[in-house]
Amino acid sequence: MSFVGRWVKVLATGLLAGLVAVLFMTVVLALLRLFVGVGLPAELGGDRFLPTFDVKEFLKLLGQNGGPVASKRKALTSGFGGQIGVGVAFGMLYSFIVELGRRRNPERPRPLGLSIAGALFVGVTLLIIWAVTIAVLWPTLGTNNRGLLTSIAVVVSAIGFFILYASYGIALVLVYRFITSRRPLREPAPVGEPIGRRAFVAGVGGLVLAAASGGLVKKLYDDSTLSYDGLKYEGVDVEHITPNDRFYVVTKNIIDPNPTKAAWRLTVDGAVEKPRTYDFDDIVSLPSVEQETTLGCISNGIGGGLMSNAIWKGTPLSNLLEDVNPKSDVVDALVHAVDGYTHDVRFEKIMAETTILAYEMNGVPLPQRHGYPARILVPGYYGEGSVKWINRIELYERPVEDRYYGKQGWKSEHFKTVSRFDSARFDPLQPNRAREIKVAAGEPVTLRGRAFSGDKGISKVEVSTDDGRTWDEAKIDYAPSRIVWAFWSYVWRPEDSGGHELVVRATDGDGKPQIKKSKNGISDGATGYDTLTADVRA
Ligand SMILES: Nc1nc2c(c(=O)[nH]1)N[C@H]1C(S)=C(S)[C@@H](COP(=O)(O)O)O[C@H]1N2
Ligand SMILES: [Mo]
Repeated sequence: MSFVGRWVKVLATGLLAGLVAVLFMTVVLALLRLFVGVGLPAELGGDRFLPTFDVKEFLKLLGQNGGPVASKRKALTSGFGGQIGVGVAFGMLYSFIVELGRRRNPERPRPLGLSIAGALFVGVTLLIIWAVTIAVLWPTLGTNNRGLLTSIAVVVSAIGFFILYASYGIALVLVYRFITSRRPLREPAPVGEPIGRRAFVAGVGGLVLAAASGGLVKKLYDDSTLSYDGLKYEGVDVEHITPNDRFYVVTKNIIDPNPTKAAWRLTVDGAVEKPRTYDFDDIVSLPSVEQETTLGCISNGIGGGLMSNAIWKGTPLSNLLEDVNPKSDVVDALVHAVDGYTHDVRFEKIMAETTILAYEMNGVPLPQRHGYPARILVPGYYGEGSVKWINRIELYERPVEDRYYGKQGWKSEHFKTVSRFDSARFDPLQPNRAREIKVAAGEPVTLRGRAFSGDKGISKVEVSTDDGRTWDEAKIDYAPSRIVWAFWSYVWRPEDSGGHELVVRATDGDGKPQIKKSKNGISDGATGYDTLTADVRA
């Protein structure tokens, strides 16, 4: 066989062994993610680096990648794809090193029939990669999707990555040896030429592993947030209480955590006299309340649908905080979650009567995507403060700034009053997102919509049918409390045919009007009036 032909055969063997090994590693990775809750490198890498971006750069990055959902898909796909590419290339490098050694000294007996240089290369390189992984991802290693305590999760993640890389290295070395030697493993025989039939067997093994890893990776995609992140609540049939499966969703995660009730704990510590860790039974044994509460996202645009309302069951957070004896100078709290998310809540707000730790939503246990087994609700804050999958409340005697989104520069302000038209969406003949309605002159038409102020209630909603020149008061049909949205309606009898610009604005329960200045400022909450065009026919 020619010189070139022989090297092609060697590198092809390395490619095959590398592929089989990396498919095996992918199976291990998926199992660690699904059953042990260890974060995927793509997930932890995102959590490690995305918060360090300035909010403008972050949004630009998401935009360049087709928005948040497409970016998450890309991260997942390039994570798995990149891993396979590197695994295959590394296998070829391994075969090159083994073959060089064999050429220099073909007859040297080798323990277990393995190339010392090759095994050293694999072992040392993977150890270095492991150490770099741990060092780089260190701040995120406490994340565990099954809800393990942070201190345990760090160790589990470190061991998980060790097992992951070891599974690749051991598989690579053994598969390569299997293809290149007929001798039993215990014989210190030299590595030989690749054997065709054995390569075929390894290939079949590779196919089986490809099917297994493909199935598991598909399960991860199916479990991922790609199908529901950014879900809005709007349509022809908006109700006072949002059904759980239509409640808007915003999550930073590629795959949301799924903590088990058994493993889940909530620790209250920091500037307290008696830190305490609660399990789920402790929480449900505390006095409970049922509270209707509306949430709205800070990134909701003018007239947007990232807003929903539910009846939550839980316990006021003050019940837990009174237990731990907070120090007298406590002013702030950093709330942590299983997914590594953090958000700060003023201590005063934590102690407010309506700030609750919720574990039921509309009569059923909290759905996974809404924070199972428990989340907080912080009326008056944007949704980002209502931390899902909560696992720790850390009290501070100074203001804390190091929240997940805060590092990007997202503001943590009071919810800014919003109002919107749902009319177009109440008409089954109009497409959901239509910004124009067709009406007949002289015939009354009922315009409808929602308004929300966080925790101040809605005292007044006004509608203009002439682009803001004159305003008329709408009827408030539903406004059960200050922390729930209001539904309004307004009967309009258009006189003149042609285009009319309809505008809506609200006033909160303290008499403070909605901000007029139109600004789709995503990082500090949009302001400005929602509009709707009416095409009036004679
Ligand atoms: N742990 C955790 N909590 C979180 C988030 C998150 O990504 N992780 N997203 C926040 C944001 S930005 C919003 S708007 C609300 C959305 O809650 P929902 O998905 O239940 O509607 O959850 C908040 N709580
Ligand atoms: Mo949000």
